[in-house]
Amino acid sequence: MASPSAGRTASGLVRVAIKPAILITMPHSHYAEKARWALDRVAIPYREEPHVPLFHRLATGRHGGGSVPVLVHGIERFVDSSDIVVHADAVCGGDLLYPQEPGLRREVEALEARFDDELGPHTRRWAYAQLLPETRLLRQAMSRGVPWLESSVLAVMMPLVLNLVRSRLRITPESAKRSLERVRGIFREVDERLGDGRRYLVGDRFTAADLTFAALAAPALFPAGYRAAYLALDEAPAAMREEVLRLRNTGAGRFALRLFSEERVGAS
Ligand SMILES: N[C@@H](CCC(=O)N[C@@H](CS)C(=O)NCC(=O)O)C(=O)O
Repeated sequence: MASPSAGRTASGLVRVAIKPAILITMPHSHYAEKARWALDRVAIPYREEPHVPLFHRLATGRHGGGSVPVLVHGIERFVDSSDIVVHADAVCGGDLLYPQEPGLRREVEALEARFDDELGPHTRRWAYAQLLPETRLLRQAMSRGVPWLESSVLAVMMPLVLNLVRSRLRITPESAKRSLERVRGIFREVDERLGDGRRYLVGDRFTAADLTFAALAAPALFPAGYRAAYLALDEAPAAMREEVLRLRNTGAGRFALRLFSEERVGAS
């Protein structure tokens, strides 16, 4: 739970203020969107602290983390999106994002891990490969809501940041093509799973598996309701737009868009 801090009012009554949690993000990160969605879903009050690339490490490092998102909640710290989702579920008594029934829970966790390890990195690599030439749009997305100093520094460091993204994510035309194939492969698996007419990936209600699929597919789908900082689809290069429309027009694509429109509830 959030750590309460107490103070006395003029009439002597004790007022207890619950400090909101802090979610450290980069505004354009789809893993941050996964965490944000979980917190919104279970209505945990939080304040987002967005940073530009590289500066994010100063913020996450203070809490023993590296990548974003990191959640600081009272005296607890969570340095991985899955741990944040588990925590969000537990704070609200459990059974909201992970079913209590052990078999169903294992299924949800296995799908979540698969999307974390496979879908998230490949939508990211493919999307960056399309967007690296769009420096202005990428800089806008990376700067949304960040401290003024960081956005000014980013303006100068953008070429360095983009080079780092290219080399760290090993982005080449060939690797981008392979990543798109991997995304299509996961979409086919999800299509098959939904083939029996089910409305959710596991059981008969929304779980962390659905949330993770939709959040990590979002860079390739541009869903309405995506709360990470991103460009509009009509600003994307034509080849990217065409592929997004193809992916949207699959069972898995339609499923993710439905999850954004029906299940992405809570604070914005
Ligand atoms: N396993 C991590 C992965 C998060 C991740 O890959 N975050 C990216 C942004 S989408 C990041 O912070 N990259 C920069 C870094 O690792 O310093 C999680 O689920 O939280």
